[in-house]
Amino acid sequence: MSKKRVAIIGAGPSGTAQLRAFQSAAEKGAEIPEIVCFEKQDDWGGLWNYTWRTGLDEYGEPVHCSMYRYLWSNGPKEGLEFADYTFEEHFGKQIASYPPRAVLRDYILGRVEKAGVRDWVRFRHPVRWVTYREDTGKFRVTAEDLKAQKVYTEEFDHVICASGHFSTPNVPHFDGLDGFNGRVLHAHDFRDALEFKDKDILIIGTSYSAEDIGSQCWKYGCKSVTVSYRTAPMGFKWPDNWEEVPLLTRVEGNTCTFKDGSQKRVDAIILCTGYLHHFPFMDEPLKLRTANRLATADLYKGVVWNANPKLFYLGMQDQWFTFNMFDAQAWWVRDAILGRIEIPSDRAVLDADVTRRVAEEDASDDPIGYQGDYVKELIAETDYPSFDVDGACAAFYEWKTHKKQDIMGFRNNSYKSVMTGTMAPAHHTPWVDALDDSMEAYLRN
Ligand code: FAD
Ligand code: NA7
Repeated sequence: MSKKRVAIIGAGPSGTAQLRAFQSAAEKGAEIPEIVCFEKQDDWGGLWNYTWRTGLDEYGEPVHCSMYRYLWSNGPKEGLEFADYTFEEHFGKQIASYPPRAVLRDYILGRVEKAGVRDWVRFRHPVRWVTYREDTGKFRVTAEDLKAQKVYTEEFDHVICASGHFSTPNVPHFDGLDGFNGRVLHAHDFRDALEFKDKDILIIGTSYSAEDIGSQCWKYGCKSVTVSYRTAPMGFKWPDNWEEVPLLTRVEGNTCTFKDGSQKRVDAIILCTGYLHHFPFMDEPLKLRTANRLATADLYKGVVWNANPKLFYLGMQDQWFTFNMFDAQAWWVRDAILGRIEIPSDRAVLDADVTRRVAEEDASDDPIGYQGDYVKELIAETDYPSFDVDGACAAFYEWKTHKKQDIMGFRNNSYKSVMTGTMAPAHHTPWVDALDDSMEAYLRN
């Protein structure tokens, strides 16, 4: 019998977790399928690869990057550490708790470089179309080799979609934006806070992008930050030149009017209004359509496409847990493909699992604990190294308290690794004063 073939779409943290999951099984003597990972960028790392580019890249492809200069982890690294590859193993020492982007990227890539799986990835090969043929029981994956300018199609027994969901911006319209006399951009296109030095900026949205992009602009010297909320203000103890106002209703020239009638003159508007789950390459019967939430629509165990259980999606949940949750999912999907885990054949059972997860999320007032329980559930079913998930949740709870206490100072705190038991050292410079975000500067003792 010929070997099964598995296609992975994307080599970000989720896709590389899948590569490592298969490699770790092979390392223990298992026979694994042929793995082909299609990646549209020229390197692995997903969102953690920074580029100055916005819009379209040099091949005319939509730029995937939504990250920006000076981005530091927005949660403690103790919540996301890999159980099979610790920060201490990678850096040779314990490091402070909120690493900048380049440091986390180096860590993610270190694990797969050690695993030696780069050959499994076809870089600069965006997937264009995926269909399933009932007659052959196989997927047809059409990809483009951008360098060779060649489009080709291959057959696979399984497809694992790990293309991310924080890359296609959700861009609402507000009356008068087309006549605004300043720059309007979405968070996806934000790159350098220095662009907004000495400017009055308006941010729409109240989630992570709003909080962090506002904080970056404040740190790098903008004149004022006004945050406009749809549902509720963030309510942190903001600096004096920062205010939260109700939803924007109208823009005239540079003047913005809000729902309570108040007005503010601003130089730039940054839409931190979230992202869309967007899979233009998936044939309709295979396409995930879900809100950004912890219990995604139509995925048994959060990963199996109910309408066709040979197809999997990784990392599609809204995220408290990230890297180690992607691992939990990747190890589970690997074992489903290897036949070590049985996926129920009755569609009603798969749908009931999703319905239960959605109801439990709706009833929960503890999203961190809810996602922690999900991670526990998956790792209990595989050989992913068991770790103290409750301890990781505890780091997240502490982080939330630290943010409440001091939103511009929470990154100065340290937490204990649940993998090695070591306490992180305090960083040498408070976050507000640390303007150099290079890896060298961060790792300096
Ligand atoms: P991605 O990182 O998005 O990777 C998906 C990959 O798929 C990319 O490499 C892309 O090029 C590729 N791809 C897409 N379409 C195709 C195609 N058609 N064909 C081939 N390849 C394709 N998480 C944290 O843990 N800590 C943080 O501090 C943090 N900060 C964040 C800040 C921002 C601004 C954003 C947007 C996210 C942040 N995240 C953070 C969350 C982030 O989603 C995860 O850390 C992680 O990058 C998700 O990994 P992924 O592999 O699922 O998706
Ligand atoms: P999120 O977490 O999805 O949040 C989106 C925000 O945008 C949220 O505050 C929404 O307000 C707001 N929103 C969405 N549509 C609108 C409209 N039409 N008008 C006003 N406000 C709107 O996205 P983020 O980019 O912050 O975070 C995504 C990831 O990036 C995250 O993992 C981070 O780590 C980085 P709502 O509360 O629904 O009223």
